[in-house]
Amino acid sequence: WGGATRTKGSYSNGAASFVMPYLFGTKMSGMDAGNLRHSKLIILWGYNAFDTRMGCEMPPRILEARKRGVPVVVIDPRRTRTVDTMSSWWIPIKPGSDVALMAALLFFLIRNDLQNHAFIETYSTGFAQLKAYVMGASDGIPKSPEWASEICGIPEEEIEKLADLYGRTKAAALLPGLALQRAIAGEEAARMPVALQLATGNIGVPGGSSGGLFWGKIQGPRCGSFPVLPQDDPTISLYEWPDSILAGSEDDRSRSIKGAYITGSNLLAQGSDIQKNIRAFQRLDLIIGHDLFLTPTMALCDIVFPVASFLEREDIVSPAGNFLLYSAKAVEPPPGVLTDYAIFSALADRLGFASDYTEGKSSSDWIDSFLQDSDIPDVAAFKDQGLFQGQEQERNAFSDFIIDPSKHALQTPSGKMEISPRTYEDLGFPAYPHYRGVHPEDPAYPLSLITPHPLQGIHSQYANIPGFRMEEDLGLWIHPEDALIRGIQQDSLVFLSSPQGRIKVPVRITDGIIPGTVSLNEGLWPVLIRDGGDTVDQAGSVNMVSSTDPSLPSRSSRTHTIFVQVALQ
Ligand SMILES: Nc1nc2c(c(=O)[nH]1)N[C@H]1C(S)=C(S)[C@@H](COP(=O)(O)OP(=O)(O)OC[C@H]3O[C@@H](n4cnc5c(=O)[nH]c(N)nc54)[C@H](O)[C@@H]3O)O[C@H]1N2
Ligand SMILES: Nc1nc2c(c(=O)[nH]1)N[C@H]1C(S)=C(S)[C@@H](COP(=O)(O)OP(=O)(O)OC[C@H]3O[C@@H](n4cnc5c(=O)[nH]c(N)nc54)[C@H](O)[C@@H]3O)O[C@H]1N2
Ligand SMILES: [Mo]
Repeated sequence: WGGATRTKGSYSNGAASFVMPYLFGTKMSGMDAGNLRHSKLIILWGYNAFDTRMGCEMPPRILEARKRGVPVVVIDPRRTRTVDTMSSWWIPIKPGSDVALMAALLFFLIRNDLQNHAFIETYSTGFAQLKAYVMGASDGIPKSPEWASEICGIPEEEIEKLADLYGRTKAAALLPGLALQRAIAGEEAARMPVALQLATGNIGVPGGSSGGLFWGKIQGPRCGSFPVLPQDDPTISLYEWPDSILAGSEDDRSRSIKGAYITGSNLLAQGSDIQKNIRAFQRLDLIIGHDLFLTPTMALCDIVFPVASFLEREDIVSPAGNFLLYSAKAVEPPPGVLTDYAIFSALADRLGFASDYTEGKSSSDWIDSFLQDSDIPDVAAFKDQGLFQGQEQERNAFSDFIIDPSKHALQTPSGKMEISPRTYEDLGFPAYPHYRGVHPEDPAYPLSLITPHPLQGIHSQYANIPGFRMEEDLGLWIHPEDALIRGIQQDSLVFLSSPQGRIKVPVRITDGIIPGTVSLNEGLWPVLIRDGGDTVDQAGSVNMVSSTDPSLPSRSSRTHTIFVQVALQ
């Protein structure tokens, strides 16, 4: 309907999705969870598998491997439930230092001739540049375990022990979570695991992994979907949406964004820098939203449509792994509540293009047409059982390429994995993955803050249900040493502050987090109060203190690179 400004990128995996095509010619770098049946070592690198579901089949497969005696290493600043229930070895690490540890592992592998020369030679280009960086030939700094030890806060022997285990155990599945890349220099944290898996010959082999987007990003069973129309609409970077709105000049608003249409997002709470988000919303002439609840975002809309939930409509779900799910309508929506599709269809009707928009189809007509155009042979059985499984359940990305690299060449310029692509250099960064180093710039904010996802909720969903969240979601994790020097006691109410804002929040003093780092789960609805001349959030809504300055070159999220202070006043 005349086009719109659209958002580009994603909060979740913006940096990883940006770099994967440079490495592999595609983002599709995943695996089926069943592939882990062949793993002899599993490294959960900032992947909190127990809490953050990325395919429901991953946790049981990891547990199964653990029961087989497979070592499961967890690299995380926090002692999570994943550490307690699934791991054999927890390596606490300083946030944002992972690439230094990865470089040190590579250094050790090369120094001890544990890298797979033939594999590197056959399947990749550009490894030599990375090797020159890692060994110090290009900048005079060998990225040795000794070098990384200080940066990562991990003893040198521990790094060597991990490198040795990793270099000698085949096959090894290195599974990086997404927090690593929702950080400044997240692009490097997404590239380096791929280089490690290449150097150890673990890509595309049973039980190995690509080191890329391991969850979901591999083709599932085919199923029809809405026609995609060609788009030449202007785009803005999703992570910087409030900046794009505020960038339009106050005096000449002829070219600025004037309205927003928001469906299925609690942007105000989930986007970084809540106070900036509010200012951006206030700049708009019209905001329309659809949601199940009157979220803080919906509360700022001019028009809100209450919308039916997934239980109140029919749908097809395409989860991680080689299967499709049928989600039947369980109950009718309450009176006056419509599905997103019904609301859009009614709008199209009022605006005079109903038949173009709907093609005369109801939502169940669309679903039936998608199922007709799918791999599913027996639609009635699918609807009855709710599940259709693809035949293979142990697939691993790039296995075809590994078996026959000339027949299944990658979609990169060389047809191989490109570890140091020249086109990447054009973006103003070294072609090879490297440690950039991120440190607090302002001594007033010396602590690192990480903002993980909650177990009992999806972001801010269900945050409005009293008693639903666990206590850990509501409190700021802080190490006893950091608490002591600030005179903070268990359950004290503290102020968590950054240049962006302040939060009043109870503390949870625990040695389950490393000194110098604090952690507050994302996803609570903000409750802003005036405190003197200041605005303070008293719900623990962590984006009150995050910033929209993005990670480059992907212009993505940096919600795990936040520098803060914690104080009683
Ligand atoms: N239950 C539940 N499951 C979910 C979601 C949810 O909200 N709730 N959200 C879904 C979505 S949309 C996404 S994008 C994914 C998110 O998945 P992730 O981004 O992987 O999840 P996070 O909880 O942000 O971070 C995972 C772990 O990384 C650790 N971590 C943080 N910073 C660093 C670091 O610098 N280095 C290392 N090594 N570790 C670090 C955190 O302590 C945490 O335990 O989860 C999906 N699954
Ligand atoms: N500090 C910090 N911030 C983060 C993150 C972090 O790790 N740290 N993670 C980021 C990530 S990875 C992501 S993906 C984003 C998530 O950001 P959002 O997607 O904005 O977060 P949700 O809280 O899941 O909001 C979804 C909304 O959709 C509504 N909804 C549910 N079903 C329907 C439906 O059928 N129709 C409509 N119209 N609405 C529906 C829900 O009620 C809810 O209000 O948050 C990002 N924000
Ligand atoms: Mo996400």
